[in-house]
Amino acid sequence: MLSKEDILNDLSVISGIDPGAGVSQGAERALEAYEIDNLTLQTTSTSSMAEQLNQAIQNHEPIVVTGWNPHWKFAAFDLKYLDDPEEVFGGTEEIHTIARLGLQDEKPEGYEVIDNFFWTEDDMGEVMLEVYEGTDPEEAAQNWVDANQETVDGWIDGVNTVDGEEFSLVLVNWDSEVASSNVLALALEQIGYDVSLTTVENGPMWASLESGDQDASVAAWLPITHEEFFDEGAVDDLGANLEGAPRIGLVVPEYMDITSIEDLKA
Ligand code: PBE
Repeated sequence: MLSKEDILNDLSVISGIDPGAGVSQGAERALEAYEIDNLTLQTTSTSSMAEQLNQAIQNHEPIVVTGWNPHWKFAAFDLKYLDDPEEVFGGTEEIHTIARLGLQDEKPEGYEVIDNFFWTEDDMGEVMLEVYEGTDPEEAAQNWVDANQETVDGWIDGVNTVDGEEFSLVLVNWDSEVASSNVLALALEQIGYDVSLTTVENGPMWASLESGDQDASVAAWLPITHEEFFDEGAVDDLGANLEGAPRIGLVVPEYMDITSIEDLKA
């Protein structure tokens, strides 16, 4: 185990992901709320955070990452969330499907499918882990669909087919959302849509739905994570596509002998 003293001696950053992520904003709020002046948030990207985590664990060094569930890292490594007594990161979240206003009238078939889209943490985990192990996201999504066609049928059965109409999904490059967006794209293709996936930053994702540039997204984390991006009335909230499991916070390897965000304060 690494003692609190060793940890505080070695550690100077929280290894973050993209600056626009809700969990990045949560980490900034945590540094302030817990008066932690000895660490700064280093924002990079999801893949870089994962690489740093992997390296630190191989070297048995201290590391704090901005983490979330569902995520493959919990299957790959022994990790724990630090307690958050100030509740800076909120509690259990839901992942919502969000559409541009007017989509329901203009593309009712696609709207019905995205509204039906709902799966579990285990489902998402299967796709995510395969991508982590090196499979291309489209292929991992196809493998999941092939093995779970009855779940997909639950989203598309009874929905009229279309003839090559375009449908645009927008996402941020987070592993969880890469998995869900690729799977939903295949379901929409099964009823005849020509689906585009566009990857942007979090703020622009919400803006592209508000402006109507994009049709929908399955990457909205509510109520806390994306609270400041979510303008009720400016987008159509279709409710949860995954619930019960989503959570964000500060995550560390089990071998670090600390339990709370408070322990990061020197
Ligand atoms: N995440 C994954 C996102 C939402 C999905 C937790 C990194 C965020 O923090 O905004």
